[in-house]
Amino acid sequence: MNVSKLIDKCRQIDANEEQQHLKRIRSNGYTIVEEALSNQLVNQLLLMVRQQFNHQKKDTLSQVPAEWEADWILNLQNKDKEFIDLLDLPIARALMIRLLNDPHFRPFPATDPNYILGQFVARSSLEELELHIDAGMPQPGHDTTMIQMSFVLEDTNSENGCTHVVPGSHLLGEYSDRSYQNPMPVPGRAGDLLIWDARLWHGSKKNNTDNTRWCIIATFQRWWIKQSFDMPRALPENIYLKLTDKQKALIGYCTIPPLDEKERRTRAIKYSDLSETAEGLRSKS
Ligand SMILES: O=C(O)CCC(=O)C(=O)O
Repeated sequence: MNVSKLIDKCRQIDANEEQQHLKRIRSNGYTIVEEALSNQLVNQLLLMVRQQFNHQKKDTLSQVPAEWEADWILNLQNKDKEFIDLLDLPIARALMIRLLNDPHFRPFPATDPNYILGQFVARSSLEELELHIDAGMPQPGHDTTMIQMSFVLEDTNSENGCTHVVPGSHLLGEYSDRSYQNPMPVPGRAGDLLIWDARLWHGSKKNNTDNTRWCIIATFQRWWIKQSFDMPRALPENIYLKLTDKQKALIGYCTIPPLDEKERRTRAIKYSDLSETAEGLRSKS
């Protein structure tokens, strides 16, 4: 069964639970949505990640630098459209709209997502990943610009180096103190969704087992922030042709800076003005 069908069978959260997660993210900087993914979906994603990772081993250009000290697959959106479908998970979409939508973004209704995907990877820890922030710049305040979501595919715990956080640090307005001694472990079960504000000091400890601990990490961000890779230009045509308008907007096709004022006067593009093909967009640049 494909990912979209499996998503339909995952549990939904009610307004009360949604509020609790929003409150936790805003005050502690993170939350865990337990059992957000069904076992069937987790198994399917794990299979896709493992297949992709084995395939990548033959492609030296796709591999990450040795100093990244973990197993990685970068740019999942280019590997299989089903990875993009995962991001339609209703829990993910509802929370991201509340945390990252710009209420004044005009080209489409405010009820549609207008945040974009900044980075989309699969990761399995090997060595320690030092405490860091991914938001680019520390900044205190109620509103955030970037959220990260880890779809946990294998149980994580102190033994295999689960994610560690410093609760509340997203509000300090400071870069992480890498000598901080007591970050809090956040163990997760396969199927959980761990969500954190990208201003939060976070990292992971060394994996002391011989096993993988794969998770898929999606970074969502406000529509005007530069993505980690040029996602709109890199997406394979066969994937572009299958995307819905909302998925195209998520990849960044509705927020491309114009070449100059003669081409367009705004970065915002309506669904109706989207290019029929990805190649159509690339041939303009
Ligand atoms: O895999 C983890 O537990 C944390 C990953 C992380 O910190 C990151 O990708 O920014």
